[in-house]
Amino acid sequence: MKIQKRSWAEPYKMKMVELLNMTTEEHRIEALNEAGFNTFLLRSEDVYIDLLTDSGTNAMSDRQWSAFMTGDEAYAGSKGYYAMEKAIKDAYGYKYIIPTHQGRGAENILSQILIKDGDVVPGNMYFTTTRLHQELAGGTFVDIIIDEAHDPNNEFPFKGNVDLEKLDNMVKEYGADKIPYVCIATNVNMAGGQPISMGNLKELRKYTHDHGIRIIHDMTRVAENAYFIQQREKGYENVPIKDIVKEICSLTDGATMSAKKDALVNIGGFLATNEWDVFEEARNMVVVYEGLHTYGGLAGRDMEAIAVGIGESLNDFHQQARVGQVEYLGEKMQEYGIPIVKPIGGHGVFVDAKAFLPHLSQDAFPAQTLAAEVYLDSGVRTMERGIVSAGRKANGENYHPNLELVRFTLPRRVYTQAHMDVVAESVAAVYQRRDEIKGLKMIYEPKYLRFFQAKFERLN
Ligand code: P70
Repeated sequence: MKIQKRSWAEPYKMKMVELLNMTTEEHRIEALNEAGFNTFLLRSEDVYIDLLTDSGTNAMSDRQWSAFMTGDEAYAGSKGYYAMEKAIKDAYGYKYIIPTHQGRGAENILSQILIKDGDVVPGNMYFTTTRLHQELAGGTFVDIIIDEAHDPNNEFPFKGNVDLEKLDNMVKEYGADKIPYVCIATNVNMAGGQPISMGNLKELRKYTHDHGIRIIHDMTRVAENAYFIQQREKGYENVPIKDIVKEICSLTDGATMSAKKDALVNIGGFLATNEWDVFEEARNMVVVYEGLHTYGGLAGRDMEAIAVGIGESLNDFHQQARVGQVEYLGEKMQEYGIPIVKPIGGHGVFVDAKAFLPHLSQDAFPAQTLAAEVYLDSGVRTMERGIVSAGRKANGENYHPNLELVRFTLPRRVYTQAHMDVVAESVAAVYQRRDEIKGLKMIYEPKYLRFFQAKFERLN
């Protein structure tokens, strides 16, 4: 018999394992009640398979651990800083680097430097912390992603693309001098882990160049985006991920990065820029909010681990297995008829809670409800990415995002295919009893980033 199928497999093997906690349904009911039906408020000890996030939850390699152990914990000028700076310059090509404790630390500094009161900041869909920092700096976020991104069933391969007409309308309405930069996320998180194409980015570069507007790159998942370009965009089939990543970065003027994702570490981030003036200002500010400019809130050992992790993230086999695992879970769910965002994303499977629970209005928080129900069924923890995450406008009104999703996010190099089977089976079990599921009402709402700490009660 001729063998046709050639599967991918993880390009690593396990040297140490972490035991998981199994829980009973009674225990989970109690835990969920205590957490106010918010998966962010569960204790991780009460969770079996944790798909809350891929942020800081990655397994480091033996090489990262050995670099970690050589961490130089000097206050100033530690060896880890220079290793991280070199890794960033080599891999991404940005000129100046400021380390920060994580992504939002970089967002804060960058927004305070570049945004003035009354500015407008276009972006390819909002991200929660990014938009909040833009608003706190006096700006208003405007969504310029293509319409396809707001439709979970649209299979367009580059749903992270910018609609240049939307940007052009903004320039006409406000004038280019009110737009400090266009914020471009690679592998757009809130759209379901969807990539931007190189072709679209090149067109955007040309447009912004002609109008004197910067592009700031949220490069949190740039390597995953590069993998999709390699798989889907003509002309890139044979280009290694590391070269695609470098090309993406070369089309932008600066970046914010949460190293907790692509870079395979548990904590860290940075701000990068090609402009000396912005760098100088950032170097002034980092000492106020984060730490000295050669550690930015990180330990020397963290910076060593980031330097090695960046290199590992650019390996083609790593990304094939990483995204391959997400696809495996997504396909399993589809076999059970579960409605998910298509195409399957890079860092997680996003279940369409509106289609899953069509009898619930958005004000009954379908995605929040579904995340709670999946936890109850099996101890699998996921994250709401719908109306709770979207929050309120400056005038106090709720945003009503078109996408009402539950994110099943895969930490890198942590779980096995058997775990994915268990997850898909749990969602299928909840799907079978979907008609009996009632929604939630919010009983506590914090002022900022409410999804983290809000509490809910079941509707009767
Ligand atoms: C997630 C995490 C973080 C993130 C991101 C993008 C595209 C910036 C950041 C901020 C953690 C998270 C954050 C807010 C709400 C829920 C979860 N995303 N840009 O799970 O980076 O967390 O290091 O400050 O995805 O998606 P950081």
